[in-house]
Amino acid sequence: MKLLQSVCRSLVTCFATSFLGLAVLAFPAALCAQQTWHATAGSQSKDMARQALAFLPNEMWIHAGDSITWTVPTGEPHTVTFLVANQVRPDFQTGCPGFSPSGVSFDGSTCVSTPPLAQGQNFTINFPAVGNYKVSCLFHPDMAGVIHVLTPGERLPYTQKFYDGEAAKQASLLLSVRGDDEHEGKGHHDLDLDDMFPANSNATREVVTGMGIISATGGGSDSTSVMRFMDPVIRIHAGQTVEWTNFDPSTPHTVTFGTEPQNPIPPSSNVTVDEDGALHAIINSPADSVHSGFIAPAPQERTGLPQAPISPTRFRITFTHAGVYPYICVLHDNLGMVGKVIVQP
Ligand SMILES: [Cu+2]
Repeated sequence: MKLLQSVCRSLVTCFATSFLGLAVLAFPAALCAQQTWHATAGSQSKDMARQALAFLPNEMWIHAGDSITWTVPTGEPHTVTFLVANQVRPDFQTGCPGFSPSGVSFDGSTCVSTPPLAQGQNFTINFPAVGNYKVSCLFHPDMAGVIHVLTPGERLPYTQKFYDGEAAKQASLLLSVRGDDEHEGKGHHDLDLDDMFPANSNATREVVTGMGIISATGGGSDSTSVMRFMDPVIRIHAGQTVEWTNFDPSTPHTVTFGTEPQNPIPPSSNVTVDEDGALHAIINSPADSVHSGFIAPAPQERTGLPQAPISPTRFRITFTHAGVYPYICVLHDNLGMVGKVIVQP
């Protein structure tokens, strides 16, 4: 195969540079129809806090018959999914429904999806038919791209080397996005508690819970999520309330004390809803279990569809007793998204 690929590459050079092209015109096109391209799904910072939720690159031009192998290099999982026209977007557990084996072909007529891919896994899809195909990730709604499949013999605009460079550039751009300087878990959590929030204060302490951005190229949407509680250690007095607010436009998080629930989506039964729509629970002891469920932004609006309802982006807990209360985001604790509330008398 390597030999064929290099023949294909040199064919292009030949056409461009010499009359020898006439001689190789007779070379059967099918021989050149088997190139395998490489791309990645996702990229991350060293501490895994920043996740680029993007196909890198998110736009490629290939020939019918070529394949693409996607590799996932991140602690955050992804799928590589090709839905068919007008298909309702399924969740990552449902898939097409179902998932395909690596090496599957996608020609636009039948949905193809990888199962959730963990760090280090890869997956190859073959593209036998000319067309422009949207690629998406069933975990991340603002992660999309396009594969342009051209007729064999058409000149391709870019090489693998170009795509490698483009992917690296795009990843570094996405991962350099600033959330907030003081944030990301090494910030101002040692504010003078009693100056700002004296024991008799009713003020609610806010913990920014993730932040992110959505961006785009000509191929589709990319997003970056900072998977952190921005003030991971917070000190309050008994009787005070902490409020966690999701600042990410795309990614849900949870605030979970005690036992992890089977289903992470709904809140635990001891969570109530305040009049302003925020979720609220009371914790009396470090042995209590409380789970926020997904605190998530409402999806982006699309003309012609019913507007999305307001979704809970705030979760409050009132702590009645002194103690140390560790907690996690059940979706992203593997990336280091954990925190602690220290309640003083
Ligand atoms: Cu999270």
